[in-house]
This record gives sequence, C-alpha cells and structure tokens, in this order.
Amino acid sequence: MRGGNKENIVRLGKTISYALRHHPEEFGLKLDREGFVDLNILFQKFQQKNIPLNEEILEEVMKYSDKKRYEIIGKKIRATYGHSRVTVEKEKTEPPELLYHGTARRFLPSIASDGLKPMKRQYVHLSEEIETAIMVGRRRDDKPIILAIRAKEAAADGISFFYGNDTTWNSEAIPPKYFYILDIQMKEE
Ligand code: HQG
Repeated sequence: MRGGNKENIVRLGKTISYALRHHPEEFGLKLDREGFVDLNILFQKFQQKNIPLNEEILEEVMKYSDKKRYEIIGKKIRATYGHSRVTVEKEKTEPPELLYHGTARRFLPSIASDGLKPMKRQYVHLSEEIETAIMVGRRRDDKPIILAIRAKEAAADGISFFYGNDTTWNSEAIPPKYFYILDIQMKEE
C-alpha cells in the first residue's frame, strides 16, 4: 500500500471493527438493523476524523486480514461477527452436527457451571473447524481447552444459531449439557 505498511493497515482494520462492532456513534455512523452501513458514508466519516479510508485502502485491509471480518453487499458493509453494543439481526441457520469453541483453561469452572455465554458480545462465537477454535483459544491461553458443541441437538431444542462466515458461527447462550471437552492434547504430542 502506498504510504502505509502492514502494521498501519492492521490497526486501521481494528478501528473499522471497533466502529462496526462496538461504537458506531463515535464515528457518527448509524447502522441499519442488520448492522450494515453505506460504504461511502463509512469512508466519509473516517475521513472526517482524519483517518484516510477509501475503496482501495479497504481492499488492502481485507487482503491483510487473517479472517473474513467484514461482509460487503452491494454498496454496504457490516462486521461479520463480534458485535457488542451494536445489535444485529441475523437470519437463523441450521448448524452442522458439531461446532467448536476454544477458551482459556481458567474459565472452565465457570463455563462448566453456567454454560457458554456471550459475555460482552451479542452472541457466543463458535468455529466450524477445531484449528480455528485452537487459534481463538490461544489468544488467552497457550494451552487452551477446546469444547465440542452438539450444535444440531441444541438447535433442535430451540437455541438459535447464526452463520457468520466460513469459519465463524454465532449462537445464543449454550447450557453445559450440549458440550464436552475435546481431548486434543494427546494429538498434539
Ligand atoms: C469466555 C475474535 C467464563 C469465552 C476471535 C471467551 C473470535 C466464559 C470469553 C471472536 C463463559 C469471551 C470471539 C462463562 C464464555 N464463564 N467465561 N460462563 N462463557 N466465556 O472475545 O469466542 O480477531 O468475547 O470462552 O478470534 O474468545 O476480533 O469471545 O474466552 O473469532 O475478529 O469468555 O473474536 O475475532 O471472549 O472470540 P470473546 P471469543 P477478531
């Protein structure tokens, strides 16, 4: 990218996520019910804060991103997942048999008694692949624990699941009876 580097681009990506997931009002943005905002308005509001952003720069952000964090439909953009204060209406989807969640070992007692909760976000975040769950868990613990969630069974019992992207699923809170700890330590050795 002209005049930039990877670090700046990653930082800009975090700012965009912050605006679209948590505090759009700090940028003068108003998201629609599904969490979308007009791309040109996003560019304009960022530029008003002296943060250069246009189509070309956004392309760089998405190219350097390790995940599909944004969804662009027509001339609108939204964060694919991760929302906190911003409530986003998503369409319920039938999940696969199993989904995975990587987390810190120290959270286990609380998770085992209360279940998986969205905590500060709008939804619980789950992964289709164990590898992704390990990556997510490693943000908090070198040796994370991986939970396998019987998603189809939970959905049949009325818990809502939402498709995020190829790797990320969202759901409502999940009671302990729908998950178990995967013994992945053995495989890693
Ligand atoms: C834990 C990042 C105690 C939960 C990631 C997790 C992901 C409990 C933490 C995405 C609990 C919440 C989401 C309970 C859940 N007691 N702890 N009852 N229930 N927890 O960040 O899933 O880079 O909100 O296990 O890669 O870690 O931002 O969720 O450890 O995709 O695009 O509470 O965010 O993506 O943490 O991560 P988070 P998460 P980005």
